[in-house]
Amino acid sequence: MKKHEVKSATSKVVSATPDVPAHCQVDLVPERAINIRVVLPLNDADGGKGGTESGAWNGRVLNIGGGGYQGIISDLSFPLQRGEVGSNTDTGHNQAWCNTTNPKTGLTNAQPDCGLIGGGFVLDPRGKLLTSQVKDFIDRSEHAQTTWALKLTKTYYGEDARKNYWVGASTGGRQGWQMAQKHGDLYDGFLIGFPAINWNRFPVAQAWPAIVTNELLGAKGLAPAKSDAANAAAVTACDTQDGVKDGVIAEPRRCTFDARNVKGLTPQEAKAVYLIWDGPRDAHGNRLWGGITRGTSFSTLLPGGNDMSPMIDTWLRHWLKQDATYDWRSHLTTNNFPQTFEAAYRKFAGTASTDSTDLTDVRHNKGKILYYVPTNDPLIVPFGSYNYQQRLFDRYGVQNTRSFVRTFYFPNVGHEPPTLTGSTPAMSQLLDALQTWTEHGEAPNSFNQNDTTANVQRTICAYPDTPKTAGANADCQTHTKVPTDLANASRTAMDHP
Ligand SMILES: [Ca+2]
Repeated sequence: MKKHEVKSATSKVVSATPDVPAHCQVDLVPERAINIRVVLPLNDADGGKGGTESGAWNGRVLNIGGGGYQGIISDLSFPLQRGEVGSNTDTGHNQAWCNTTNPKTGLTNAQPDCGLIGGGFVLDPRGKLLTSQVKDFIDRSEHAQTTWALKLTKTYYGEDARKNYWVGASTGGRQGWQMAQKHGDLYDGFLIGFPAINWNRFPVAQAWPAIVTNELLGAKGLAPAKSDAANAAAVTACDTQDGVKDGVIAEPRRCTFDARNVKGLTPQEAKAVYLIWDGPRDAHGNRLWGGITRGTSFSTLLPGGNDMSPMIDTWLRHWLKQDATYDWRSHLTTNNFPQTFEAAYRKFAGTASTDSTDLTDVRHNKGKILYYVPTNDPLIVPFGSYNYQQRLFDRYGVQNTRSFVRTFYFPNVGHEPPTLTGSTPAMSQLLDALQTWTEHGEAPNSFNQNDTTANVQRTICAYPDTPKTAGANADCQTHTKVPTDLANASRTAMDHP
């Protein structure tokens, strides 16, 4: 294949709607089954005007991340509303590709459980792991998305992008860290939220609540009313640890409330809640991963009180065990969990883990990373971010890390993208802050959090700084070290430098 040859490409001008300005849309498949969309504000020749650069364009590219197992093209209104080029990829597969018969085998390309919440695209019908699909999902599709966005930008406007950004949360956040770790020279800035990084440890760790409950409480499980009561009791017990009585635990790592103190729980139920909050440990009692934070509903990782999240079940079956019919209930126990966890760790270490702290290329390129993490995420527990943040500090030191990575932990927020009405600053506000930092050197020190659930305002300082007073617009107290208890609560026995 010649260097710029692609499998297919189409382009068209899309008319304006009340929400989205007119733009040029390019859809292409550069290789294999990687679908990419690039949208470009109209150039001079197509009648665009009003941008600071060429036509309606402001000179920036926003590469937008996906969600779950993706397999679709995400909405790209957001960059267009800002006058920015946008791009997205389906990460190398979609339902149609999974269902297509492969002429070489006479079988479908992959398992039918393939889509936003189905990880079957990495497994062929004979149980063979499709390593090319793993590579496309983890790294190659996002790299291709970005390089094509930059190439098409230059072609369409006749000039290079002034700045190139990655924006994503959840899987999109994982993609952002992957790009920072492996292709940091391509980008000027990253806006990364609650990422699905640690892809060889976090998905298997999220099976823990269901395994514990199945073993201790059987098919009946743990009634949601009981886990809700336990979480409410924990919030009551730990609320004022952070100095503000607002029904919110601002630092969940400091809450060690014991489930045995919850009224109405049987001893077995209390033990199950204890283990779910604590997270999995190895046979020697060393931490393997963190649990669901106290005050966070179990309903995502323990649906109905006795099941496993389908997004985690599909990972166990298709990614780890390579057996579409694998039944976790009849195999996984708290005793054999450490072996399963270590097998997952080894299987995808390096190739799919997205947990390297080597950000040399980002630093060389003077790139900036704005990182936001909700501490009540019920799907991607915040432990993975605590752990990665701590490992960055261990590698670069607190002050050096903060010169290019700033992290903001938002309490009382779950697995939700920032919106205008939610309890984190709006996406546009976060991105404006990143662009100000990247383009003018003014680093964000804090954000005001309008917690619409608890009906309170907080100042969220760049970690590990803390607000000097309660409420919005507080000054931040600078800290050059992470408190020892928080650092220790963020590490595992299996961390590597
Ligand atoms: Ca509080």
